[in-house]
Amino acid sequence: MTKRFYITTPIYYVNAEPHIGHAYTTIVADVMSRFHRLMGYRTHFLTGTDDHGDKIAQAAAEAGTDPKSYADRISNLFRETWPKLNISNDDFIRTTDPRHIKTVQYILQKVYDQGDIYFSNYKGLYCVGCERFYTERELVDGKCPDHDKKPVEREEANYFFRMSQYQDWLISYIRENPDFIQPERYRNEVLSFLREPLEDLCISRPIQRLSWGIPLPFDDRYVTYVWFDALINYLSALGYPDGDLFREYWPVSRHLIAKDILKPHGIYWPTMIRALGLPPFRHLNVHGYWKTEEGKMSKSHGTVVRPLDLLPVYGLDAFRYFLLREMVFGLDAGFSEEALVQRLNADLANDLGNLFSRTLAMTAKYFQGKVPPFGSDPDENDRALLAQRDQTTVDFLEEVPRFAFHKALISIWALINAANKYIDQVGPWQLFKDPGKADRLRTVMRNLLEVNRLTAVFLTPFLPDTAEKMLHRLGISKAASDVRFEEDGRWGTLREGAPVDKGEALFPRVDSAQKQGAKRPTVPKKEEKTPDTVPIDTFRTLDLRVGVVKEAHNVPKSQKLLRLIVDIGEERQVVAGIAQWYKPADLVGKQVVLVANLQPAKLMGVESRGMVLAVQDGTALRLIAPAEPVAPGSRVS
Ligand code: ME8
Repeated sequence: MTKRFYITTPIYYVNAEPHIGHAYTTIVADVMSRFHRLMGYRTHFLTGTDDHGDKIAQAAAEAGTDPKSYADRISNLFRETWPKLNISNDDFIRTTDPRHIKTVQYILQKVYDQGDIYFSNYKGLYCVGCERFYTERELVDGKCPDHDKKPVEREEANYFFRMSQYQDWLISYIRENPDFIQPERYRNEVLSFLREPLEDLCISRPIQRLSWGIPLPFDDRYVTYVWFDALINYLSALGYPDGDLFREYWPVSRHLIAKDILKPHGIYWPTMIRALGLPPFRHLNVHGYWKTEEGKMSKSHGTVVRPLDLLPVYGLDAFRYFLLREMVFGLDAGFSEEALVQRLNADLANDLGNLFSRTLAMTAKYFQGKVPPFGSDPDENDRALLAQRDQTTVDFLEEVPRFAFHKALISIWALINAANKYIDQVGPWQLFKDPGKADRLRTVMRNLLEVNRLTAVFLTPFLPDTAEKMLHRLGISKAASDVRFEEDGRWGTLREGAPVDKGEALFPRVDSAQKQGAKRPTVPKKEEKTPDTVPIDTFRTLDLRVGVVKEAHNVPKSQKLLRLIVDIGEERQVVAGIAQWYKPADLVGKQVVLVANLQPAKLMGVESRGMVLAVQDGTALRLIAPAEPVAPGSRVS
């Protein structure tokens, strides 16, 4: 039996351009699809746009156009964005597609005929932003929690779906199927909504008030209300009620959303599916929110981060890596370009980029750029490296299916760092000098080449471009999407004698000098041996500034440390190990040189954001300062 995988993203409203929140969900769905393809699954990956509703009609009116032209334009923006982010979706559905309209009308008629849709008067509190009625209980200080606005009173005759009669079934289903809604906090949230009696769901709008929707097949004075229309896309894209895709993929369906639309997906949708007599979707995976430094992204405050603005500066894979490494799936995360630069320079350019270029440069030098055979039997260093390879393989296979991408990446980086350490410990350049060690050198270099190849295989779901580039340069001409773990995840599959290509650096560094340091600590870095030379760009990643010491204090319980407040155009607290050589009072007013973009660290519980430079003179230590006083904040270059 072929293994199958079906994943969907929300269909995004066409009232706003794609931003990093949309990009994140879609990239996560892409990683999961690519991972399952790598594992030999037949996969189907669906995304699309939600074209109907009040909000879109309003946005179109504000833009001076009709809803359809407006929806076409923004929907196309989404459609055109995804290939630029390397999204491998199999289908793109719009709620204005005839195939969708057909399925929605079929379902409405079926549910109506069986008596689960009825007509009634309804009076309630309505939020225009959410396009739904709210109960008093759901409001926070009388306001919609999402839009911070008071809902308006509205009364109208409408059609309702008998959602309430499925409440007990839904509670037991969620209780009996712990992996139905994940992570657990969102499962609990849905169960807690369900502790209160569920009301029936209003599913229509009178056509005079909203004509931009799908007409009810049994009453053309009404159109469907947003959720009854939108949620059905997950079935209409499979060709429900007929179709091979439906039969093949519905039993393994998985929806991916953020926490904002938990209730429609965790409550409305399973009850709708139940009314249709279908088995529920298999899993709902819910992630948190990306926030910018200003808080929630908002168009009106100009705090929306658009992925296409970032790509030319940082490159696609740095962007994908950052999103996947930084967010713990299920929790909120902060987005800042400083943190992105930090990850790019440290993890990609430094750790991964160095390993790859060192390995290829040594292969070029010692083996004329050809993959050597394995030589002597493994020794202790080899075994440590292979143990990390095994651990990373286990982590990769366990963590990705759980959406714990950050953990999978941390483990891949543990392998990269183990290989960098292996180079430093084994010193292939010394083996090269000794003809008696040629056999050992073959093993060492082959191990390194295999680690690089396996790293590329692990990276195929996350960073498909980089993975493919790495494979090509290791002499394997395979597209990332053709890599299969069963075959390519095995050790030792490089072809002996295959030519490797030294090429350029995988990730050019981005100068963070203007960004005033990173805000977030990252994974602990491997110990670096000082290389013989560094490119000028490496030096430029350091943001060295002249500052004036404003305050200096002893750090309690420490003989060595002083806490300094240094003016570098802004005030910085740094902790320096100079107490043996300087008294606090001697330092105030002195000029010093500060590494301003060093990762923040805590020393004896005191935060240090930077490092002052000093020179060792015998047993004494002397601070470094410019020969003539300069303005605080001046850059050292
Ligand atoms: O709700 N952080 O569409 P929508 C993370 N049309 N993800 C975010 C985000 C953020 N700050 N902002 C948005 C709709 N998202 C309906 C869905 S589905 C049948 C109908 C992502 O355009 C996240 O996936 O408001 C969230 O669930 C979705 O965009 C909401 O998209």
